[in-house]
Amino acid sequence: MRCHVPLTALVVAGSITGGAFAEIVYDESFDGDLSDNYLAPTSINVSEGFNTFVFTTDRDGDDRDIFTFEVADGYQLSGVILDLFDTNADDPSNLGFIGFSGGSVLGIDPDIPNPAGLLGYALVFENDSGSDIFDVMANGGGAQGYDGPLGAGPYTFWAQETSPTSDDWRVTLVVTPVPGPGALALAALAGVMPRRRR
Ligand SMILES: [Ca+2]
Ligand SMILES: [Ca+2]
Ligand SMILES: [Ca+2]
Repeated sequence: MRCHVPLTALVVAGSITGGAFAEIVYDESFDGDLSDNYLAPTSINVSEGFNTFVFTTDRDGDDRDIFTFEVADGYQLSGVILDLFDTNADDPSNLGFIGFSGGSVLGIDPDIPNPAGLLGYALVFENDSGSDIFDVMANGGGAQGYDGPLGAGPYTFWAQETSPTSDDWRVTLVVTPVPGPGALALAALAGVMPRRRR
């Protein structure tokens, strides 16, 4: 039986996300394997809203997936949603690795992993599917870390499996406009204005 999604439902979904539709910007099943080379990541365009990457990592093939993108001036990277991590194994406690650095190449050699070269990273379970791991990644032990959204510039992501499993990933990068000075001033004002007593 065919399943029809009413157009109105799609429109409503779009309006909930502020008019920015989720877009699949890369799908390995159509676009080919993402780069294994940390010095030559696959370069992908992202834009305001939800930018979804669909890919598979495979220990048997030693498939690591590395891609780079540029956050444009006036925008920031404000979320990394793990839509799906499916390890295709009987053991749901199997972990996958995902991390990223600043720059248009990965900040470390995956063969000599040192978290100090990464802004952040996370080890994820299947149960993490559906959650935003941006803040979790910021607290990856030994990584540079960050506090809040990351500004304009290039970033490079790296996902990998270290067990003999083949994993399906669906990761959405959230790119939002940097709040204008007016909004920031209002927020500051709201924070410092003394309460009026009667
Ligand atoms: Ca792959
Ligand atoms: Ca690859
Ligand atoms: Ca693993």
